[in-house]
Amino acid sequence: MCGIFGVVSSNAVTGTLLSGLQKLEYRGYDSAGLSVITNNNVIKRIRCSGKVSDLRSLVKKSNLTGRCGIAHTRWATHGVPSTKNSHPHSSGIISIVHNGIIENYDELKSKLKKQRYKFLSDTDSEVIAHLIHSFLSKKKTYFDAVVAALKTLKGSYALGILNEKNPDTLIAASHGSPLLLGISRNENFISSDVNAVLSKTKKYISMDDSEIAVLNKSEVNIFGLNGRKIKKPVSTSIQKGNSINKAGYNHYMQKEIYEQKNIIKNTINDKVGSTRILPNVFGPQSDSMLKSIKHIHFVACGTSFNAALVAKNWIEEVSNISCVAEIASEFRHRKVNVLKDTLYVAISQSGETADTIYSTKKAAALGYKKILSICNVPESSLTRLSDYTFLTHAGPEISVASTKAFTSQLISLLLLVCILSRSSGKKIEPTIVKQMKTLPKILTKVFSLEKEMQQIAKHFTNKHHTLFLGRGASYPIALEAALKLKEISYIHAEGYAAGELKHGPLALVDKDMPVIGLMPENNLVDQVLSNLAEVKARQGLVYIFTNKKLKFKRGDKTHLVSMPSCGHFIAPLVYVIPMQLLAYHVAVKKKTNIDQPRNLAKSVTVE
Ligand code: F1P
Repeated sequence: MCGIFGVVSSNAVTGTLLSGLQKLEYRGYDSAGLSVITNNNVIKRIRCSGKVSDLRSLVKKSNLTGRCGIAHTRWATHGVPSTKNSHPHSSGIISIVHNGIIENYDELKSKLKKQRYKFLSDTDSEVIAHLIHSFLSKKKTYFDAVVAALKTLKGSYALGILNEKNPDTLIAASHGSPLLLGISRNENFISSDVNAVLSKTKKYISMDDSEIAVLNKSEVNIFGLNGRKIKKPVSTSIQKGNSINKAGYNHYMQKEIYEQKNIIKNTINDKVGSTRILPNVFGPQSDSMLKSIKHIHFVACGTSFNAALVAKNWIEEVSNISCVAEIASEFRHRKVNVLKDTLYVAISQSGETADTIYSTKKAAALGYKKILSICNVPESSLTRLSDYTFLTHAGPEISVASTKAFTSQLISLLLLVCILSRSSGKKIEPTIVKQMKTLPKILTKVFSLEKEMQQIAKHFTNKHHTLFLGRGASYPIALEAALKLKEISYIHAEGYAAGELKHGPLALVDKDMPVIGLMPENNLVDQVLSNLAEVKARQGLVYIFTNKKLKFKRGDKTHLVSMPSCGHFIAPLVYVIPMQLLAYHVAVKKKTNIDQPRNLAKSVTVE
């Protein structure tokens, strides 16, 4: 899940490469590098472990200049983050950048070693450079050598390739990893996503599997691996490509937490009438399509999966539709039985998560009634695979730990819930709509809890473990709370269905274990309270978040956070916000890299 950027131009490209790469840093940030064909027609390469800013400093000192180049920001799969493992990788006159995983690299490496190729890195990617070089030395043309190499590879790749002997040409290839071509006048680009080219051009072509593109400054040609030219449509991006900043906040995560109120408000204003959701908000004729649905299969990863779990609770409560939520990395590899009239719903912030994309491709061949995606990024791979797309309009999410994407998914799913409730005859839609409309006011009250979260955060900085408990739709919120805390503060945290506590995790509880109970006032409050009593009986430290009026005796060792009253259906949106704030303030106190936590990346484009 690395970022690839490349450009061939009539102007000097080094600055363009660095600014394009900077926009792709969310895809990986443990090392960075670039190769440029200089005006003397030699490839010069600069690489480092660290961020694009580190690479920028090195490039500044080098006076590197040229009109064709490739660049890469890495999230390590094979080999630790280090200069030698950073891309581009070279083999004589060839230099390449790669995103994806080469599954047969070991076998290829042994063969290439026998041909006396020397491997200088621990990556799977280096074989690609040597492979192209070896086909070139067998007197193949440059294009044919690349095609022969691609045919030898097993796995996934998005590639940018330079050849000193063809100094005005950039070759790109894609299979199972996203790559697009930015089309402009007197310069053309390759990029892992459209955002990185928007300051230069809005015109782009998405590459599909087993395609190879040959770019020079004035022309872009695409071919299949059989060498046949492919005509592809040029799209015009609707995205603005504004420069994104922290708007005075200390971190993107903090800014994105605070953006949630307006995003939710805008979705409600745009899509909700006085008592009903507006017609066909999920796309043309979507209301009648949704009317015929009997089952739903949600597929997603990470935070988006937690949103699916909340939706499953909601949908089964208000309709007769049966619902399954499944992790995409499981779905993609198992035999799936699809019942008649099942809607497949993929949820993804980025629309580029490899497991979700692969699952959706698989779903297209499985006989689902339709494919609906709930996605934050227009023109992403996921939206291209879907019959219906609902864009969450949360704006670019920069922080790796997802916050506004989650609540914007939840509010979108609540719209879906309302529409699906219609066929049950329960007439619950006006109640849900009424509750939705109270959200902006309630969220203002929730944000006023930030000081209290800052105080509570102090209790967590020296803790090694935390448990979050919830029941019903609060169980996925407990999972999401635990995910936030572990992602950015590196404290081991687990979310549990409160009833599962005594089936194992209670063994972990002692005086050093904080246990957080999420208890919006509903029919499950008493059960969660009993579970928390079991924790207290074992000296655990209990924190209760509830809007129910509870009283505790002095010295009861229970920290009560009074939540604003809220309707049952909107509770997950309300209760997740103090969890985000808590995780954020624990991380601030622990001085971690909040927006780019260690070992993670924003977009997980490898399996
Ligand atoms: C799924 C996800 C995110 C998480 C991180 C890694 O991404 O697990 O929820 O915050 O960014 O990827 P997506 O499919 O929702 O883009």
